[in-house]
Amino acid sequence: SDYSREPARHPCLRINAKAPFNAEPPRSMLITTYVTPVDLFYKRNHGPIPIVDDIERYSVSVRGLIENPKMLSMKDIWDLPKYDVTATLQCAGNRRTAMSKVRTVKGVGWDIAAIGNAVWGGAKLADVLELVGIPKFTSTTQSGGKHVEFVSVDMCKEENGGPYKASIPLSQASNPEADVLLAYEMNGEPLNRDHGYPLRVIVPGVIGARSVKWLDSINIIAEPCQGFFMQKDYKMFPPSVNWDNIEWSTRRPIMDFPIQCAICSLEDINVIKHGKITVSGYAAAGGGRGVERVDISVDGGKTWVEASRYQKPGIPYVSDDENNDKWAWVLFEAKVDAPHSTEIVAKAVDTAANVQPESVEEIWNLRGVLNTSWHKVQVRVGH
Ligand code: MTE
Ligand code: MO
Repeated sequence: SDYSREPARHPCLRINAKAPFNAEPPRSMLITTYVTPVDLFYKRNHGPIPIVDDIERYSVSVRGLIENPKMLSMKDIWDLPKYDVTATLQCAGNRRTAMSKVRTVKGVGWDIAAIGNAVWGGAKLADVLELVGIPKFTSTTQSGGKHVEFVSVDMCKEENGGPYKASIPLSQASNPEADVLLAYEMNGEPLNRDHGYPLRVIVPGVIGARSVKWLDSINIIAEPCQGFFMQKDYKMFPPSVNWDNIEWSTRRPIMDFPIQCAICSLEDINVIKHGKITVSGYAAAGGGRGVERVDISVDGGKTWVEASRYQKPGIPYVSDDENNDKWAWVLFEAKVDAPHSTEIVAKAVDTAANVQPESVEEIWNLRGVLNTSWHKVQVRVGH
């Protein structure tokens, strides 16, 4: 593989793996803005960053179980109505390092910043599918297509040197309300190479692994994509499954991410002064659900106070407000008293009343995915 033509990156990023390049911003920088700057947005790759330099000749082919396969140029995509969707992308491996401290897991280690919130600009996939004769709200095409597969141009060793790929159900892809995008902009700028130039998929509310970068083709297929990252990775197993007894086919590919939150204003171990400290961070509910509550404890989880929440600075967030960015994270803040050295804990609740699990042990899995356990930081009170 050729890693000699990687793009330049922000010096503040913490590099978790160099080749393929995997990096996240420091905790404290993650929540300084509601919309994450492109430079600081986590980068998660499975191969070298491809170079697409001839935008005139670039095209996406749409084919498979449809009547009218087509090649779409960038112009065809630019000509469709443009939508700006504020959506949080989170890697299923976010917070993996903490899970690996219980027992070893396989995969790149991440602290709590394999997540970011961006304004993605692009065409709705539902509109693109209409160009090839698939009406809105279709779950099966006449020739039996039920899933939409996205294939990239990057080369991954997990795919034996083939491209990264993933799929989502056609019912979601053709539903304009699901806001699935073929995005060519991130925060108002053309996508950069790290994030999928010239075109990537954004599947809001779903683990980052399904938002395929550097899109090359779209296939309408009968069964979910059989690629490595759908079938041999990014699946959830119980703590009893190990590398000797694993049966991949018994589990479904992870799609929606579950309610998550983390404290970004404190590191392990911070020495703080007596008195009030500010506990702030992010909370993200998958599947388009809202964040109902964020609870903070300064005594390891015995007693709790509620944090204030916001998306737009200065405007309190109310979970059922129709003006919320429904696919985006919510930032939280609580001023608490930490009179002695202690463990500060955060847990969130979504609008379906799902609560984060208390301990990482109970959700441990060999791939180290979906660590959504209560986020805890140790603080020591000093002078
Ligand atoms: N798309 C391609 N083509 N190749 C990849 O390695 N990684 C996926 C997804 N799309 C990946 C990809 C994973 S696991 C995640 S979490 C997100 O992209 C990360 O997107 P980002 O690097 O823009 O943050
Ligand atoms: Mo990921």
